[in-house]
Amino acid sequence: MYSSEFQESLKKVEAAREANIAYEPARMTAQEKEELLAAYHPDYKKSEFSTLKVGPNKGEVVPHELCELLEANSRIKASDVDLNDVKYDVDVLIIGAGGAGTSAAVEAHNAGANTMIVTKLRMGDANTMMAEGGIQAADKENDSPATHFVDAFGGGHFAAKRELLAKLVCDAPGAIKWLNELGVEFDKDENGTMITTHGGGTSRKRMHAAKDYSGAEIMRTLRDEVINLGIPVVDFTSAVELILDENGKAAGAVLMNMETKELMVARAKTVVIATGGAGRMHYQGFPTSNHYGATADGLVLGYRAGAKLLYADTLQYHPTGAAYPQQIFGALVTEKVRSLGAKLINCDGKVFMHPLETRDVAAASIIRECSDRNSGIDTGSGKAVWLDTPMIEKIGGEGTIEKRIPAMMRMFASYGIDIRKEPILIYPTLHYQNGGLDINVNGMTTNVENLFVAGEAVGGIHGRNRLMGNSLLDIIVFGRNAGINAAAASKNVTVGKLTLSHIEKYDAEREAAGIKTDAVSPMLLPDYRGNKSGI
Ligand code: MEZ
Repeated sequence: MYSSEFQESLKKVEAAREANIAYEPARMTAQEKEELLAAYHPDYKKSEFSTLKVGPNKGEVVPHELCELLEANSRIKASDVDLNDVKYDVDVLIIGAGGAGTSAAVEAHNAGANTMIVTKLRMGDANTMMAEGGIQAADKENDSPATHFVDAFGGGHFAAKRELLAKLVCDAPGAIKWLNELGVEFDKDENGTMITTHGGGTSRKRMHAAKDYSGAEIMRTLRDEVINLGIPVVDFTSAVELILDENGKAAGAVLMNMETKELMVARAKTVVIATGGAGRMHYQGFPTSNHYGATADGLVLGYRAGAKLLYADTLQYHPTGAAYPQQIFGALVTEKVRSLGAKLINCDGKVFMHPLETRDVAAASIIRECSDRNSGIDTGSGKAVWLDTPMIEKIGGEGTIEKRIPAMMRMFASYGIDIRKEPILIYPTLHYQNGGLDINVNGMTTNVENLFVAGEAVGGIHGRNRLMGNSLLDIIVFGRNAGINAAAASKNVTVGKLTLSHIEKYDAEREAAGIKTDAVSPMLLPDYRGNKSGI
């Protein structure tokens, strides 16, 4: 139920609803998109980026906040740790227990490797759990991995590493089969055929979903599998530095008990970074749809140990974050809402864009509406536009919302808004890190041997923008891939003498570059009381 200040605009939305349902807005041309992005997308705001002074990507730009963490002090000194006192000794050490980490663990374990997961919170406390709309795979007759590739390559501005994207789309049907067999309850019709829908930028309906809690359903299944297989999970314990061996190869990590701050040594033949995203960095002051632990830790750990980043200057602002009420500011409003028929409407009741443009274009278009065009709605904490959810019931029939997006319905209902009858207010929210550590097709970093990466901490799979549903897909495809390859590699590894000398080397580089800072990293958890280095 909206208060009086929204009523004038709401009446316009309601009056125009039938006409807006019938209206088919044109897609933007490539040039219109380019101009729009350059003027309104946060990635294009040069003043929000700093040039890295040290490390493998020296000279490249990244967001200010990430630069500060990448150039910060280590949380430890080499002398704080006795590397001979090995607490855990495994074949494959997996850092992170979201969808990518658990998929990697299942495959590494099944390949016969002695595998351990370490996580700073609990298994499943991750962005995977919060993913809503679905997972893409070209497994229908009118579709193909090649078509999936073309959609994703174009959507990512032709910047994806081709071999990674090819693996993503070719392994997608197998990923859905794997999840289905593990027990994920995908939406199916009465014949047992999976129901698929469109997402922004897709030319075929290939989004598989479990209502609007697809990620939670996938995470539930993977977590059960890890428990069933008896894979050890060390929780409430973070990795604060990677350990290399005397030959410069990844050989474990220094772990820190999050409560007691005790440091421990985990030695491993191979290491998989699966630490997830960075939404809690709140780049450019944006709210986020991300999990509390999304603080770019893996990028910091890998970078300090010498691994290269790719596209760390590009982020995804999900077009539809909740903008009202304040209690859910920034929470994800799944793209599925638009794929079911809801359109974006400005304060005058006008449809201002095609609802299924790619995310970067959609976000920029909403920002333009709320800034230069002055067609946003004042929410009390900023501007927003309407997402006309009652259209879904009119198009799909009564009951569609409850059947297809029940979690969304409940989230807004708990604040007195019935999305079957009233539209909702949205604005872009920081959702995904397009960039990350640079890997080859086996999942290993391109320049640190035996260091693998999977999930949102990887850069280059999607290019400079990601399509909906390709992230749940990449955590499965590249999580499994990293697990299989890390297990295989571990069979031929003899770990040399452990060392933390890369910390001193990095410090020397920082000093030579004149960097003076009190900041420490990885952040681990955000501190909303103002400490930029986290808790
Ligand atoms: O891939 C995503 O980010 C996704 C499915 C999000 C959503 O809108 O539901």
